[in-house]
Amino acid sequence: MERTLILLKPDCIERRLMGAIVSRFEQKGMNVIALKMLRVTPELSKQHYAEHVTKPFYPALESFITGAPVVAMVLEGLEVIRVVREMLGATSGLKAAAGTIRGDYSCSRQMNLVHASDGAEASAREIPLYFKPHEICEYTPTLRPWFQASDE
Ligand code: FUP
Repeated sequence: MERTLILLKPDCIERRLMGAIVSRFEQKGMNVIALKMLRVTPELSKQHYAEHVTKPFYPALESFITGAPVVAMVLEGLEVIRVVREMLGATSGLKAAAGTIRGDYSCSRQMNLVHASDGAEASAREIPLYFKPHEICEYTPTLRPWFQASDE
């Protein structure tokens, strides 16, 4: 089992798309094991986007991500990091394939609705930025045998 950090970004909250997007992860069979609404501070933004802080687009990105609340989630599942990234599609909503979340709902590079960790290292770094260990509610879903065979 893997875990990944998801952020429903300010555009997602403002556009009333939280439910639609959480539904896609639930319908896929992923486990939501942590969820909270918060306001990203400039300090948290700099930690989250550490690799982008020196880039020309960073100031606009920080003002976007701090401009309205976000919803942070931890999803758990088999190969969940890769599978969620494929469900999101390319970074720009204009380039993301139809059928992906960004391809279906976004027409922007900055306002692309959802963040997801891009690998195991990122997920291990990002989850503790948003959740303390006791805020993660691991459980075995009753329906699990109907989502995957026992040897998968
Ligand atoms: P992704 O991994 O798809 O979330 O995208 P990146 O890590 O490449 O970029 C992080 C965030 O910066 C993206 F959500 C969009 C934003 N961004 C811009 O706003 N402008 C750019 O030129 C590039 C990225």
